[in-house]
Amino acid sequence: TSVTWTLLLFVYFNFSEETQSFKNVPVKGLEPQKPLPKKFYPRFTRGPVRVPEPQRKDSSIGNSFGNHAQDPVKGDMELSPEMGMIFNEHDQQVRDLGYQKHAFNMLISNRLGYHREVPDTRDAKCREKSYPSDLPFASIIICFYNEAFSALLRTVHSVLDRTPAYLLHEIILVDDNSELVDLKKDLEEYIKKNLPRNTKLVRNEKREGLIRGRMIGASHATGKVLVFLDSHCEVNEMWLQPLLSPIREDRKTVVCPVIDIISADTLIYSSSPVVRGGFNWGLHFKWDLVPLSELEGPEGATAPIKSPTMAGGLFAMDREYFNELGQYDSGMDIWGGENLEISFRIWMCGGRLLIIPCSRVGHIFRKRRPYGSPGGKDTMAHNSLRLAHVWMDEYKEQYFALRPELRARNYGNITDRVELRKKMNCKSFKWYLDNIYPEMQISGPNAKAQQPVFINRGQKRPKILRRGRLYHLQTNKCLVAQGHPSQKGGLVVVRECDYNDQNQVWIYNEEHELILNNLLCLDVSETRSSDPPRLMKCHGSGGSQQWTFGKNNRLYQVSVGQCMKVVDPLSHKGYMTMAICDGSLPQQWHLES
Ligand code: LR7
Ligand code: MN
Repeated sequence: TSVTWTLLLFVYFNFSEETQSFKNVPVKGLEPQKPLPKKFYPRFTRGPVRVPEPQRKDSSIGNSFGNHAQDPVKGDMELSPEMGMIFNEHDQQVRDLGYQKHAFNMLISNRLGYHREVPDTRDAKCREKSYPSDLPFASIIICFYNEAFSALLRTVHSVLDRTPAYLLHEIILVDDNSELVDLKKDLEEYIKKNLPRNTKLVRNEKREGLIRGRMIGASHATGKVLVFLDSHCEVNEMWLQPLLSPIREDRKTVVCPVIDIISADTLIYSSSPVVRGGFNWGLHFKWDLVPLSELEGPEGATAPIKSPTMAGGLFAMDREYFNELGQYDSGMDIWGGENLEISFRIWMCGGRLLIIPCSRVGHIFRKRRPYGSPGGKDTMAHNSLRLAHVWMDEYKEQYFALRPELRARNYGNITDRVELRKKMNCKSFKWYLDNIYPEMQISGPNAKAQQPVFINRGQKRPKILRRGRLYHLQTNKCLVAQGHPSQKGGLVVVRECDYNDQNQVWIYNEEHELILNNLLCLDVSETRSSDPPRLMKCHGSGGSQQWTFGKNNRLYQVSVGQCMKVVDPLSHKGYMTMAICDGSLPQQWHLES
């Protein structure tokens, strides 16, 4: 799992950097959002809801998901990869719109409903820990923009379901001027009908972005501790107490949970290894392995870990300390950079930042950000510039060496932030690098002698489950590449089987990938699910390259929710397409083992 995880994050960050760079180009899905028709969200009008309506009403789901549908309240930790199965046009629309508007599988999210159990991913020793009974009360702040209703509600309910009521001072939802009409009307109604009175909804008159959005949320909060969450999270067992405890000990300690992975394609919740936050000179957040020196000690794997930076979305902090420390930089827009800014500020101005291994919260990791910013502005660059000019002293040159075009760019007025830094008597960025992030490599003007730190995660290959020809039962032909099997983007077709041809041999591994002749992976387009399957470089992050063999010899594609079939079994062309799984002959496959 750690390899998958590494790859996931790798893909995630590569994609998120990519999204930033094509900010100014109009890209489908990044355009201003139009409201989604109501029918795409689970209904909740009949009293308190444990389960979204569609799951109960659609008998076809009940048939093929057995226990899932009969007892969806309980959820299913071993969520089936076939949970996204498409049965009709409506399912297809929910799935496609979900990917377009939210960049994750909304069909599965809706089917899961607002409550589910998640696997307890904590180290076993965490279960033996006890916490003081006089912990400070928490205000949970969730800022959202055009979030999928079911994902937002699952975030809220996971908090309600897994937090002792006496610690939960309030939940503050900040609607950052979402354009999805449902979200506005239905949320208000849902809160009134189904949520406890200490759930508050704050509406931004105009889009502020997540940074000012969180500040607005915090200004309404009255609890002792602020806890920030993204709007597509699920908190795990006993998540809050381990966060509150170190803040009770020392109000200048800021804490983050370990962020578990919720797959954007399957919604499966899986454990993350304990890593800590770093960054690169492009001012992008990254994960680093924890140095051994940090892991030694009597508490072992459960001890808090000092972290140079935080990912940004999930953390807890004393409310008064948040204010003293200057909240956030209100000149930062929409998305990006605030996570490094607050991290540097915490360390340089006398606080500390810890990751708490016994607190776990899942987050849906998506491959792209589904929304743009007003005017298509590259807010990550704007925000990073502000942070570089306020906090990084001479080391901002490291950033400009990589982004020379930003040197002359206007970043607004930073006088207040510079003054704040002076007033609080904060240490230099050099101090931060020397003491908090000594692993950081420095070249060029600010270079110093440094021991390189090698991080070797050990690239483990997924275990092979089967290896052989992939037969189409009806035609008795084999699945092969239409052109050369090493050609990226090439289509697959069925042809006469040839037992001496390595180019007909598929590997099926534990990651559910299908790899032809050990070269490329069978893949589908995530956004255009009507495109035929093709061969692509294996990306190792599941979804579009994840296939399962199921009932009726079907070959099921996880992110598309459909089965592979031969378009016209009588034609010699042997073309493939994805279609609703119906168990018919053109959809039947057998993989040799
Ligand atoms: O204009 C906006 N207004 C908002 O309210 C844009 C976004 N938002 C909300 C949005 O609905 C979501 O709840 O802000 C939250 C974060 O936005 P995402 O989920 O699109 O961001 P992300 O998860 O891709 O980005 C990570 O980095 C961001 C930098 O600005 C924020 O700090 C996010 O909180 C942060 N997420 C995490 O740290 C979760 C773990 C990811 C990792 C690693
Ligand atoms: Mn997020």
